[in-house]
Amino acid sequence: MTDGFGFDPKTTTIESGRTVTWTNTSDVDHTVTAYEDTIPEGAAYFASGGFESERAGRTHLTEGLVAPGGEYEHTFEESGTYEYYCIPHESSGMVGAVQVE
Ligand SMILES: [Cu+2]
Repeated sequence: MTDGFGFDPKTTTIESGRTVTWTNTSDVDHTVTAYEDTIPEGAAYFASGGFESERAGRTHLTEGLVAPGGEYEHTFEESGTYEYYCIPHESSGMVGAVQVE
């Protein structure tokens, strides 16, 4: 690892219909960006900034950044595993997953 960034917990399990809130407790900006091709069939795409596709999130990176102290939340309806990452720090291993039961 080149830095100490990461999602904590890296993986979490929730019941469908629950909302997950990510809080940026670091001192730099991050994103919460779903891997579009790994989310469950029929599930809504999610990304900080409210983007409807991963491509849009990457294209408009600055609009999707969550500042230090900021929050992003998403409600998960469909069961399955949702993998996501932070665009600026993906290469440093800043990835996570939400398992919805
Ligand atoms: Cu990050």
